[in-house]
Amino acid sequence: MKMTLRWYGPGFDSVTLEQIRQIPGVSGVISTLYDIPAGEEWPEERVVELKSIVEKAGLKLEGIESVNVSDAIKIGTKERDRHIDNYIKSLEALGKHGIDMVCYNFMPVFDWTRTDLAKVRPDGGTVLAYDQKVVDKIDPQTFFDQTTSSSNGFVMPGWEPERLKKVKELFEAYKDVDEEKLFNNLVYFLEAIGPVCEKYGIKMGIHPDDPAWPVFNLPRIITGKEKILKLLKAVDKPYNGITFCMGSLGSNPNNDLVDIIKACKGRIPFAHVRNLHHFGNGVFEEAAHLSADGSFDLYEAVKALHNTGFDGIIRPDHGRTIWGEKCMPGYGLYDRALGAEYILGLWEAIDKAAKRG
Ligand code: DNO
Repeated sequence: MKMTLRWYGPGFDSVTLEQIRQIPGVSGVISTLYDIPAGEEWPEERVVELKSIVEKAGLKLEGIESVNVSDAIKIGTKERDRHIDNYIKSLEALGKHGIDMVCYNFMPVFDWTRTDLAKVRPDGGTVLAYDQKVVDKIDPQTFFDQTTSSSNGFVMPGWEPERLKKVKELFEAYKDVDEEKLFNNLVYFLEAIGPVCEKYGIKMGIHPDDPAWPVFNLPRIITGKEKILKLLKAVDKPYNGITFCMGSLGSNPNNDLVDIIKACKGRIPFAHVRNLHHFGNGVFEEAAHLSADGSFDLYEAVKALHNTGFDGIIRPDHGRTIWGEKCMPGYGLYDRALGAEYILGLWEAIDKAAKRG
């Protein structure tokens, strides 16, 4: 298991590599070329540059989150093959330099969705929160404007202003895309990138839909165990894996996290470990990583990862914003560092107990 932190790259993150390096047990980062729009090719020299910035700070670039998939690929327009060619070239550039884990998602229009980016908790910290009733009452454009204007001036992942300026057109473009079509387009994409993944040993980890149900009537295809297994079977190759994101899958209380980990044994190259607190009826808010602070049992989840032989990359996920930090919602230094230490502590205890029998 390799413990990492997500880092958005120079100019996009309030957290520095020097700070990350001082978190005990964190040996690398997961990063991206944040400024390159989905559909475009990643130039090899940019990959080399990113890798060297990370390595100069004494860390390893363990993987990418995300090489985003364009709407053309998700919808299946005539642009898709050109975008897939670019995606293959991007993977080629990564593979050549030993970067072999790539997280991506196949959510239409919006990536992760929250209705409050700074919900104040009793401890005075703030967290991301979701209330389905709010989404039911709002139109997508207003929702986008509200979300981006409350992000402390940071561009958030999946909420690229250029692309989402055209929310109405995007919804129009997706109008004939149902679950089946979206799924088939995903399989088409995965089959096309298969050779380059196999050449370089790249593991693709699809990120589950967050929250794990349809929002704004858009189709969602990675919401729980059955659908994940359907995808793993449709392209039954080691390169086709999932990002086990606890917060996303766990947003639906009917998803049994431990059972999903066991069912996906060997196909999880990347794990996002975090906690959230359910209030029922599509209402939840994120929490500190500690089991006692939310609805998930982190010990059981980490134990399931350990006991299924997980040897991929882990990162703590969205944290609270605490101690006066100014940061991208969910991606401050302090609470994610606390989360990393907690997960490492659980892992050490589970590992030692297993070895001692
Ligand atoms: C939100 C993240 C997502 C995730 C993408 C992966 O904080 O979990 O933006 O990175 O969906 O492509």
